[in-house]
Amino acid sequence: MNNQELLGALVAAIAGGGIRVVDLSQPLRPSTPVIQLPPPLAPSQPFRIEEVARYDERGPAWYWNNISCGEHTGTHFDAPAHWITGRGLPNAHTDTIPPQLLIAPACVIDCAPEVEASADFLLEPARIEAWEAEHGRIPAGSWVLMRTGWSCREDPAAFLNASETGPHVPGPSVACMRFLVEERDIRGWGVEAVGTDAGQAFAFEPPFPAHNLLHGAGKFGLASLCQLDQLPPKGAVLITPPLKIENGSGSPLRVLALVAQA
Ligand code: 23J
Ligand code: MN
Repeated sequence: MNNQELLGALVAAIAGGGIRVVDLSQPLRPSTPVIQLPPPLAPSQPFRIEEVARYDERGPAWYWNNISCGEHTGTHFDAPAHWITGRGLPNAHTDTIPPQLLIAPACVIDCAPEVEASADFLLEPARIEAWEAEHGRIPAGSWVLMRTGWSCREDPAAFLNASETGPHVPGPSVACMRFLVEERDIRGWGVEAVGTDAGQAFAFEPPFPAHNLLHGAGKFGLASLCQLDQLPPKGAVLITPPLKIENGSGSPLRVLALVAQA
């Protein structure tokens, strides 16, 4: 098959349902939970939407809205420049990431049973190696997605799950991020929770290892994913273009997964 035939076969399979398109994004609405940082750290704005016109005197034949939000709101993409470790890297902002890096395969590690037992569950390298014993080595350039079932928490307070000891949300350990970045050369790391790091990661060394290590190596993050239960452990392909915000650190986006039907 030549490349043109390959592209035609892909489009035909998508139209025919042999390749299913799964939407891994949450709806974006004013109640969409946003990460809460303790003062004096500056807060990010929630999603806002206000009608400009709706087939009325403000616009007789059209409907449109003004929207605003922080870059890291809802289902969103973290660019390398988001973290200080990625500051100064080339192609590290939303507008300069090479587009061919925004289509990549995904490995899905199901941690939902462990998270059911503990909201503070941390993914460790041994668990990844157990996944690899079953499914094969994580290919370089892959997304690794941590399935937790966390997206089932529709109540924003339960989703953020904060107490006086801080947020209690599952995520990766420091060793996990070192392993994925240094030993597996992943494209990025995605989670169902509000951010790519665990709730208690402010106290890790280094703090926020997903952000610190991923972005320092020019790799990407995805947060607030859903429908990960619709993906196979291996073989799905993600399409993840953030908005082309000039000098942006990230953006809300639609995350689409291509999944081959059996
Ligand atoms: C800023 C500071 C800390 C964190 C985050 C943002 C995120 O999780 C994010 O959305 O990138 S942990
Ligand atoms: Mn983010």
